[in-house]
Amino acid sequence: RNFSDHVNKNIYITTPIFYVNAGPHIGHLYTAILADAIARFNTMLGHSVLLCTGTDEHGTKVQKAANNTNLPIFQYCTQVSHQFQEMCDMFHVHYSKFIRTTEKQHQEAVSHFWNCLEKNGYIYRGKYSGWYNVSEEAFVPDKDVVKIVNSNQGYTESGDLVEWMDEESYKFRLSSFKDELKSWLENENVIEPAVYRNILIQWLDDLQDLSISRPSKRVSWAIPTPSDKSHTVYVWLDALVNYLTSVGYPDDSFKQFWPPTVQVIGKDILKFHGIYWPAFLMAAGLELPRKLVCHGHWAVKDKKMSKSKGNVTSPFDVMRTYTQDGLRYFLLRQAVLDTDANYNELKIQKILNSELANVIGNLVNRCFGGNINPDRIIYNFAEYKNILKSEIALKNIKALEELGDNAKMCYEKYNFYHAVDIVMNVLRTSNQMFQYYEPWNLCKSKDLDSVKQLEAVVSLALESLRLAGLVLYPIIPNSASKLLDFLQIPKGNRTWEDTKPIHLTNASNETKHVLSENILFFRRIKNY
Ligand code: ME8
Repeated sequence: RNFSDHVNKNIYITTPIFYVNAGPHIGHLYTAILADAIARFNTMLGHSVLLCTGTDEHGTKVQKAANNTNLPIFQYCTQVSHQFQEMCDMFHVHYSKFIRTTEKQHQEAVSHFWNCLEKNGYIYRGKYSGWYNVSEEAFVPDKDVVKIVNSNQGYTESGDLVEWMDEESYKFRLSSFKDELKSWLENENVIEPAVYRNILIQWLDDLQDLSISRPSKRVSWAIPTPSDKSHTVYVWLDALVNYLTSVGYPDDSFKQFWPPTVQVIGKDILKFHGIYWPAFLMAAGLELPRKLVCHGHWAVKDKKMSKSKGNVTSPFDVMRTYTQDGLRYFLLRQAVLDTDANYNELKIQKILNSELANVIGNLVNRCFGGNINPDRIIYNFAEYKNILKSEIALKNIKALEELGDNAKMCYEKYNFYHAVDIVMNVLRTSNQMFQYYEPWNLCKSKDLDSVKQLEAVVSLALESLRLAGLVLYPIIPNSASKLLDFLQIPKGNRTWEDTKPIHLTNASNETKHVLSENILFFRRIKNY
């Protein structure tokens, strides 16, 4: 075990900032809770963690969405931004800052950043002619336009409308970073999982300079370029700088949390974060993020969930049936970073019933069942460690001894499903152990050995639940906290170090009783 030799660090974790062209859906929630789980895990390790999220409010896409309502544009942005903030609040995404790109401080940060790029010689005036995809706010190479309707409009393979642009703009010398980007991507283990790194390296083959401004006449809902008010800043340059603004840039204090430790993104924005973003940072002379964690998409019947496809599910709707932690649990236990996953409610029901209710809920209820533990005592396993000798009990104990280290390795590789699997396996073993000793018979006997054995069985099951609560905390913080409160685990004893089973520590063993009446954790969800 190497718990004691870790160094406390400042950890900075980010989510993408979300466009306010429409409200949040399951995909946005997923990326936010993934970042939150990483943040909570790091907090448990004893690090100082900053988690930042927010909304991306400039550009043509947002401008168009606002025009479809009767609201003034800023008011429209505020309304949708609040929905994203509410999603984070409701689902316990514990952010330190929720940034909006329309904030004054951010506009100053973008101007300052632009000036740095200019001063360092990476911006020149040029011309952009080519296709532009408004729904992605991205330039599209000719080869990706599969259908041309007329000289101004066409479609990409995925059905997005593209518009022909032919205009003056400021350009960024992206192509001059090709070699540096290549060595960054190849030499450092920055892109997780590695499949996404190979995609990025391929994109480098055709690296052109990047247009980073728009004529303000055409795109007015944007930050003006500092030296020429007839242009506005390209929304992606504006958006990426949010990661700097959120930690105080351009004030020097931002260095305390720079560079980002982990930046969570969806694969749809891989190019912006894996190529444009590091190149911008290199040009500004700033350190690059330590890690980009990229995930696949939530889909419905194999089609990416997105507003433009009209197949979105609102987290607020799902929450009513499955609870916030129910949905967090499902999303984090079901998704694997390098593939897409299909979203379907029947699957949620099945997983919540078969795991949270039948495994955790069942074990909690067993430990405090009427005759088995009428005084609702929380027995301390350290006192009973030598009593249970059966194969299944020894298996349970061994699994507990390995749980903390094994789950830690999973979290460090962002394999949430695997961490959950390990916990569920331990608890299944614990349920089997419980059954093996037939405590409903033991409790009928008055002889001392049976009484001790019964207490030992309950104590081992309770110890398994304590560790499960700690390990699952990053994934289901609210329910895990309730479970740990119920087991009367002091708030200060909920770090990763506490995932060491109690019989291996010198923890004191005063007798505790359950205070709360409510043991209805993880109830079954009725089929409907
Ligand atoms: O791209 N499955 O914002 P956005 C999984 N503003 N994740 C999904 C998803 C899906 N179906 N749909 C969206 C933008 N996401 C820019 C980002 S960052 C400087 C600027 C998640 O509102 C995923 O993380 O389109 C994706 O990358 C992000 O939301 C895009 O959100």
